[in-house]
Amino acid sequence: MVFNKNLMKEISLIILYGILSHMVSSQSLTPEVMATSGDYYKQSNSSISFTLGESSTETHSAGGYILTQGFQQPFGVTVRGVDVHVFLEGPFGTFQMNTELNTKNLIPVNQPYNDPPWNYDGNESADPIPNPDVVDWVLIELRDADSAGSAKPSTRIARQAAFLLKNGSVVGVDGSSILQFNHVLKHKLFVAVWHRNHLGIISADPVPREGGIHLIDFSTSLTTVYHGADGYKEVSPGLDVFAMAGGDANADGIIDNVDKTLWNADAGTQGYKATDFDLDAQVNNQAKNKTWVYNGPYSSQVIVPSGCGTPFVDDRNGQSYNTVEIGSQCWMAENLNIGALVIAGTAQSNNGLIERYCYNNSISNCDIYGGLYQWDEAMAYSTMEGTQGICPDGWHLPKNSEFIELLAFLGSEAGSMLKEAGTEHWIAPNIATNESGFTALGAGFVQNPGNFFSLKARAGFWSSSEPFPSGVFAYYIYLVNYNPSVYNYNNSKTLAYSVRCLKD
Ligand SMILES: [Ca+2]
Ligand SMILES: [Ca+2]
Ligand SMILES: [Ca+2]
Repeated sequence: MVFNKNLMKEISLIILYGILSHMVSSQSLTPEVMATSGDYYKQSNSSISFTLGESSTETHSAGGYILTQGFQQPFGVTVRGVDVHVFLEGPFGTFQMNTELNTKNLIPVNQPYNDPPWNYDGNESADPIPNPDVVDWVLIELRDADSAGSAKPSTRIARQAAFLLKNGSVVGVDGSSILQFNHVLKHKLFVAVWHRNHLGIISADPVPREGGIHLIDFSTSLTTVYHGADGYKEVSPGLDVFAMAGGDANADGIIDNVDKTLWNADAGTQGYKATDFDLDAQVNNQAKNKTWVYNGPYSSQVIVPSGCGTPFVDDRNGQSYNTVEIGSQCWMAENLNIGALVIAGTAQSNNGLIERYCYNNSISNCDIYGGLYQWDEAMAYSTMEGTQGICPDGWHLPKNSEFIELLAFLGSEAGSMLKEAGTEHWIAPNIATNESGFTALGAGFVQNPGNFFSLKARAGFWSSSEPFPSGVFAYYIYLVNYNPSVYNYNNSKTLAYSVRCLKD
């Protein structure tokens, strides 16, 4: 028989519209994803999805119902063309930017964002530079999130190195076309712009799409940029022109004396340099005074990788600790293990020396489970909530409120999510998934004089908080092997528990 696809489609549509027209409920429909062609789906007068094999997608609505046909993408907008308009403070004159680096043939043919903090390994290149209007390379980043505040680095869906033209247009390596991507959004599109020595920015609002193009012009107001007043600036007062703030020679998101020191080292030299803030190939006072001097209060408001998740080495004793980001906190993922071994039964004391107990007085247990510390020792004999205690520089003994924040983030199964799974460091039954990565071990505790309890059955972690009025108790959390709960109480400061440090 002759199979006429278009006829089949028309017939099917008529059938489906018939179904639609007879539906009486007002349930809304969500288009379904279909992997193969030629079927439709109906359940309780509520949902239809239909594909015949044609590559185009159309959506029809009738009454409160939606019919979507064609090979369907997961429900979401596809980002294709992205048209970005932005100025850099340094090279900006009155209406446009200078192209001195280009004129002097100093712009590298390969994109310059391979190095930290960008670590972008794209192979964009252009030889020669394709347009005399090119000012410099920029790096465009797309993030898929519900808000700029939640657009963390983990929401990144794409990056592309591109050329910035003197009129503010960001174009591809051909020197003229807008940037092309191909990504389906799960949430909304936020666009970040990076430059070698200007503060990175990200759109404050989802970037709108018009005519199939996502379009963002950062140059028109402070409010186009997330926390614009803190990291973005007006460069042409009265003309309402705004630009990325210059002067960040080391690209750490902050304009401070470190950048000035770098500028000092390069002063008087020429070339394609991070210390040439106005991009005219000269490292001179003019550039410094125009940008760096005025940008002290500014810092990039783009959320950047925290560095959490990579091991941290405590240079006091060379001990390495895994770290883990949980919510907005960065925790050590191993128990603190530092100090001279004291035999349980002898109190740890304020003697200028960090002291630890090891379960059963065995160093090998400290190697696995970390040290056990009485509260005053853990606090380094401070009583200040949130103090560094015996944690390394840059870390502190968590406040009880910071434990509560952790537990609130994880929810009702927090104990399970905090514990290492399996029965190597817990006795069965161990109700644990370690979904958080915190990797709590059943380190047990010490009760003087010299008694050890609950190895592989309990983990306790001191906070730096005391109940009111202060006295002989301090807050801690503890976990047990046999359930997914976390207990948050106070207990005698003379007990010795584990210490988990939290990044400042
Ligand atoms: Ca800096
Ligand atoms: Ca300069
Ligand atoms: Ca001590």
